[in-house]
Amino acid sequence: MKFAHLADLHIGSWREPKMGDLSSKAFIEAIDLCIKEKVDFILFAGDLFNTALPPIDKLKLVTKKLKELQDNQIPVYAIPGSHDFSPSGKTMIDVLENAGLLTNICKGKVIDGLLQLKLTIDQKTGTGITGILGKKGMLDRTYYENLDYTYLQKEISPLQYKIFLFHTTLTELKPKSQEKSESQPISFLPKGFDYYAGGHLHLRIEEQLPDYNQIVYPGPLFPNNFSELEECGSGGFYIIEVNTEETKTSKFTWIPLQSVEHLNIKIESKHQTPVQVEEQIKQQLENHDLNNKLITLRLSGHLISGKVNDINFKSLVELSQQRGAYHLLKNTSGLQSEEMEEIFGLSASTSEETEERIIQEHLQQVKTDFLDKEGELRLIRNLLHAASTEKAEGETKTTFEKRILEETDALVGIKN
Ligand SMILES: [Mn+2]
Repeated sequence: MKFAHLADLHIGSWREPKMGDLSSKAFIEAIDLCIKEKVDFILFAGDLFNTALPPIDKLKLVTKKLKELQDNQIPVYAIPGSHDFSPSGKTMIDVLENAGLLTNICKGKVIDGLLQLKLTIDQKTGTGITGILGKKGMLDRTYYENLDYTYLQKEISPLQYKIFLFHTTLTELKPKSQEKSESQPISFLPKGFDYYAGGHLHLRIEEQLPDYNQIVYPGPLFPNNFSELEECGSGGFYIIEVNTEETKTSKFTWIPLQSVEHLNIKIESKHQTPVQVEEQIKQQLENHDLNNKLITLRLSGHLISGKVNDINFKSLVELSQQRGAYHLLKNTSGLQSEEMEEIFGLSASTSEETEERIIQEHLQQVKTDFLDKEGELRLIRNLLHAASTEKAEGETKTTFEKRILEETDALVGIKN
């Protein structure tokens, strides 16, 4: 038996069309490879789309590729991830399932307050598949807390091979860099499955544990932001070959999707002027072969005078284009200008860190009976997420306004 495990595809991420193209290209390549390799089925462990309402051209691409899989008799088993849901709980995964293009395997019913998960059986291989979807702000935690573990053990015991899909960060596998992010212990996962197909943690991890056999995160199919691009250069997915005769030994192959070559440039300004920093970047661009490369340029340190925007980025982009680069992305969040520091007292941080710091500073200033600190934090994060929604293609101002209001109401718990 052979199957593919993809996660965190985030189709529709990246504002720059050139970056969006790379992400789409990685998806096309992955599906084509699965067809060529004749896998028995494919797993999507959450975050197929970057937003609940993906752009129409991206939706068109995904449905086209899913149809190709269907024509090749390769079923797709998926769970929605934290990015696939609108704040009021709507997801495109349901649309694709209704069209018969994939199966959402997170199904079950609540009996006496406990969640009994339903197994989906892959017809060709007899593999039993189930899992739990991912939700923003760890709202999926309640599913695990109320999971009927005994029922599930009984259901899976007669099966030869069983897979559990999840979309959450596991505390024990969390890297140091994400120490502060929310997570849950491995012990939340039901025991006895052969393969735990993870998503959400944008890192590649393979872990073998006594009660849990194989826990695997493939990482994103294509890097989803500047830092991921800088660290990994490319994303990828797994193809797993299982020898189902007795031993159940498996072979793991990680397939990198290198859609474009990547060049990392890091420049630290030690009290230089914007002109000096610009000159240094120019030199780097001139010294490297840029042909068809994607360049990530990260600036850090201090500027002795002027502002970050005094660096003429437009001319640097033009230079990289002249030298044949595919695209240049810059990140200046670590570059401080001494003028700005005096005014705002800001220290080097990403916009997410600044946002988080401001939220933490202002928490619990208004005391209510119905919101504790945890609840308030969750509500603020969810509201910020809801407010960052963009008008969808073809949506009128009125329907957009109505949607935002409805979703905000759903979060705050107001009805009409
Ligand atoms: Mn993700």
